[in-house]
Amino acid sequence: MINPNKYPFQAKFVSKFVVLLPLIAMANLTSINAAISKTLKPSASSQIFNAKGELVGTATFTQSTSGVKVTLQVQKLAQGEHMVHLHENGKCEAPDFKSAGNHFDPKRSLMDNSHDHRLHHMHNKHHHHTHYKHEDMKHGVDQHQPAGDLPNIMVQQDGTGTLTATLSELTLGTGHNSLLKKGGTAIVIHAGANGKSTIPNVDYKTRIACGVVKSQ
Ligand SMILES: [Cu+2]
Repeated sequence: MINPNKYPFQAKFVSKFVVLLPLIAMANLTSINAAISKTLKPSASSQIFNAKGELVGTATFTQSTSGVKVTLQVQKLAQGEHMVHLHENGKCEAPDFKSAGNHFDPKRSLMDNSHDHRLHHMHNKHHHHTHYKHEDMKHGVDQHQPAGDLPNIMVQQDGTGTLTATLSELTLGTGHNSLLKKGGTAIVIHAGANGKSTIPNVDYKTRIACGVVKSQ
């Protein structure tokens, strides 16, 4: 140790510096890490629950230059093909998960708000692909797929399944097309796909599981 009587100035200086240095370094690292996760590679995740409140899936979302990469893993689901979509509200209220709202479709909501309030109203009441097609014909567009629609997931006999896809029109950043927009979004799994249900006596469009997308 330095003798403070022999080197009074240096000892004071050194001890102050030694105490402050790690604090400064830690503060810098923390802010650098936050900056990296927020600006360079934002990510989000979702825990997906069924109507009974059981965890049936996990989704992770990462920002890439081509959009938002989604990785979905599910378990305890009925074997077969299931529709999966991002829905427009970050709210999952069992058992019907209607609280999640329509398909997340930022372009469509902009169109509806500017052109036709009556159509927007109809969208709030219905949740089918045929409706979107029908409305699109009125808008003079042949087909329109909501930006938050994922490919169907194939669930195996053991109840598990995985899916990876990129949502090219969406982001995890700011703005109306962000999965982390005000009010949030939710990932919803349906009972079936292509008019076929995986559960007897349950309509294929029925929402069987839901997870709120949360920033990481
Ligand atoms: Cu859906």
